[in-house]
Amino acid sequence: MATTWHKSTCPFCGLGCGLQVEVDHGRIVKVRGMKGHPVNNGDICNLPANYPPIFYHKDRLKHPMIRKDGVLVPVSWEEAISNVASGFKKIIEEHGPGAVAFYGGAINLTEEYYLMNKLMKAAIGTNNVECSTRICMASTAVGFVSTFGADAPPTSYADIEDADLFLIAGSNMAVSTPVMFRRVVAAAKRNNARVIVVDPRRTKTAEIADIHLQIKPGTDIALNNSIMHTLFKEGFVNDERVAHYASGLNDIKELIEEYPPSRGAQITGCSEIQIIEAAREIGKTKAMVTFWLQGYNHSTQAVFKNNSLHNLWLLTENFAHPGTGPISITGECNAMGNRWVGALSHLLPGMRMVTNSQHRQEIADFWGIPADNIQATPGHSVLDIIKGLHSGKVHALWVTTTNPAVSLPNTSWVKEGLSKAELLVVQDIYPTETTLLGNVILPAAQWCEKTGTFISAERRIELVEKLIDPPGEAKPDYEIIWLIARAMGFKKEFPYLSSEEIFNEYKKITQGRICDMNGVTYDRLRGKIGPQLPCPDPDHPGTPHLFRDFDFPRPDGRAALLARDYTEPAEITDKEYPFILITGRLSGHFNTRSRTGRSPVLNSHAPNGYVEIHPEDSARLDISEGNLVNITSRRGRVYLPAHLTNRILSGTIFIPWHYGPTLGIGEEESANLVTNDVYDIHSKQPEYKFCAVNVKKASNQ
Ligand SMILES: Nc1nc2c(c(=O)[nH]1)N[C@H]1C(S)=C(S)[C@@H](COP(=O)(O)OP(=O)(O)OC[C@H]3O[C@@H](n4cnc5c(=O)[nH]c(N)nc54)[C@H](O)[C@@H]3O)O[C@H]1N2
Ligand SMILES: Nc1nc2c(c(=O)[nH]1)N[C@H]1C(S)=C(S)[C@@H](COP(=O)(O)OP(=O)(O)OC[C@H]3O[C@@H](n4cnc5c(=O)[nH]c(N)nc54)[C@H](O)[C@@H]3O)O[C@H]1N2
Ligand code: SF4
Ligand SMILES: [Mo]
Repeated sequence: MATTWHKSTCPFCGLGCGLQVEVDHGRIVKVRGMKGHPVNNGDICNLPANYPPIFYHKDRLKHPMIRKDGVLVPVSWEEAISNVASGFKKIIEEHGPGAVAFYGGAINLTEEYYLMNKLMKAAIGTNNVECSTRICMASTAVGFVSTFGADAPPTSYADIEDADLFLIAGSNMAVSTPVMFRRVVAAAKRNNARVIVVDPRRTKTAEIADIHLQIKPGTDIALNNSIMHTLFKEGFVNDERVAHYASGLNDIKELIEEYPPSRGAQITGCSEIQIIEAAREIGKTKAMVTFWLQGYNHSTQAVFKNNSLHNLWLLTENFAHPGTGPISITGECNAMGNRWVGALSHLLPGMRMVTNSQHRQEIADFWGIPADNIQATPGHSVLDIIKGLHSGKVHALWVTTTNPAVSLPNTSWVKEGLSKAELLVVQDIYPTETTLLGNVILPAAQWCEKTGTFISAERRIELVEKLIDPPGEAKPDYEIIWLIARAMGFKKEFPYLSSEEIFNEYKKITQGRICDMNGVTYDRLRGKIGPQLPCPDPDHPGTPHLFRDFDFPRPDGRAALLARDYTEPAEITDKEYPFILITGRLSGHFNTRSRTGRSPVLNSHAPNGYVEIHPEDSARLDISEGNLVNITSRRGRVYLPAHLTNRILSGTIFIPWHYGPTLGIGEEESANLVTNDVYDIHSKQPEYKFCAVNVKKASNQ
């Protein structure tokens, strides 16, 4: 039998590259970029290109397991499901619905989070539903809502080809979204466009910059305010035209008086001239695209950073014509779909909020339940779930598709919290640092082993189809969810036999909203390129841009210029902890490595962690290349070999955060052992990119 090729969509970052997957005798043998796909036109990065071994590694979880006398033993699905269902029911009876919580990943299908919401927020009656998008995109989402009224990225990647200036702030897109980076590099060359990069490290992305603003970590708002100061003082802002579509001009004018470039320079460490030059580029441009990600979002100032970046394109009229607007780089493949289906504890399906009584009524009517069944207050955010496990407020946690024992900040505290759970259910495809702590382990089917939808950062909906059978007894997450729901007594509410039935139910409540997908069916998506939402009816071609008529969904129809003051990060350096720690990503690994650590090619790029130290600092501390170094914070210790580089600023160190101990790595290589479990109060997103640490050469060298 000849091999067959099938269309799919990438299961790593949120760019949404179209892929072709080759199947040979029921096995996946090759993955390549899809030619003609509007996102990547045949291009692909190293992550999906090296996926095949990730399906077949010997470690795959194949059978449900229950911990008995401290040891995980294989059990039947019937036993596992009934154990979970009765465990949840008992805890709910004893402590109320608020004592259970769900935390999943943004790799989950939209359909899976729809079911989870229905089970937790309607059937059980708790809003404790969280998603890794909380620690990834929550600040982007709140930034969009506050600046222009909806969590909806308004721009298309196609704008890249028309831009004459790229402002890349707080993203190392050369590593994190390489296909997008290559589009930017090609467009910059063709259009003779300028590139400004804002990053405290001289990254691979910063190498292409005409202006690299190597700011001190955490100082973006001061920089943006000083850029705005120059834009006003040098006459780049047309008050009348801007006021037509944006409110808040006077507040901004007042704010920027406090931020002459001299003050911006003093706070950021960049020169005044460089700040003014960057402002002039932004003022002069006719077509600027802005990009940002975790250098912004992983901060206690995250939402305000987002607002201050949006101020720049609003003030310079870089919106609603080709080559302009904010392009929201997105972490995981279905972060957008999951935000829209309500995967966070303050949301309801179809871009609705739990605090809005009309929204609660609409969803309750749709589900045929009294509106009072849906709690009117947000559930716990993920860090508050961990706090709840510590304090005894939360007794049971169901984790799928995420590995919090490595990815949440302050690992020891997180693991201690997880260990306190009376019932910890973990659903993954591989053993992880989190499954090690679980009472019940459920083996999941992964990408290409189940069918459902992803929505990308340009709102493009795509079908990812089942092409092969999952190994052993592994099941799709949606099936596991409906089996547990039925076993809890919700048979009538969870009658589904396929993910398509779930999709067809969910899409009805997107009607008339920005996420409207009533024109989409699995048939329309199968083997084809999906449309950008909204797509309200079958003949609709999809919507490349939003708010093109400056029709922002805010009370006065205008976007909001928001005056945001610079404040310091939560934990600043002192004598005891004199260094700033930044954490971030490498090209060979994805997040906690559960998948990429099992691809020999990818793992060989960076099999171990390390710490980057500036040569001036290492000289002072008598540290040479390769020396083992102790990095301590108020929360813990990491022990890593030193890599000396002048790509970072003196006084800062950088650790790639991917490493946890399950794949044969030492216990003390996880950056999150030292990071700070504090979050932005507006988005509840942790400050992974800034904490105070001490650095010392390990004593035995
Ligand atoms: N290869 C690979 N690709 C990935 C991932 C992966 O793990 N590996 N993960 C995916 C996911 S989930 C995400 S969210 C994205 C993340 O993608 P990115 O946000 O691009 O990646 P990071 O390396 O986390 O952080 C980006 C940059 O922020 C800088 N930074 C730190 N502090 C500050 C600051 O205060 N201000 C500014 N302006 N910059 C700062 C860091 O130096 C770093 O270079 O990548 C996605 N793509
Ligand atoms: N210090 C520091 N910490 C960080 C960050 C940082 O920059 N610095 N970045 C943060 C960010 S942006 C993010 S997004 C998070 C990511 O943190 P996590 O969500 O914990 O990271 P992943 O490794 O992507 O976890 C996904 C898990 O799902 C499993 N999996 C894959 N497919 C399936 C499936 O279909 N079903 C099931 N059930 N399981 C599946 C994988 O094996 C893996 O264990 O980490 C955050 N943590
Ligand atoms: S850039 Fe992102 S979506 Fe594209 S192939 Fe790489 S990981 Fe996948
Ligand atoms: Mo992320």
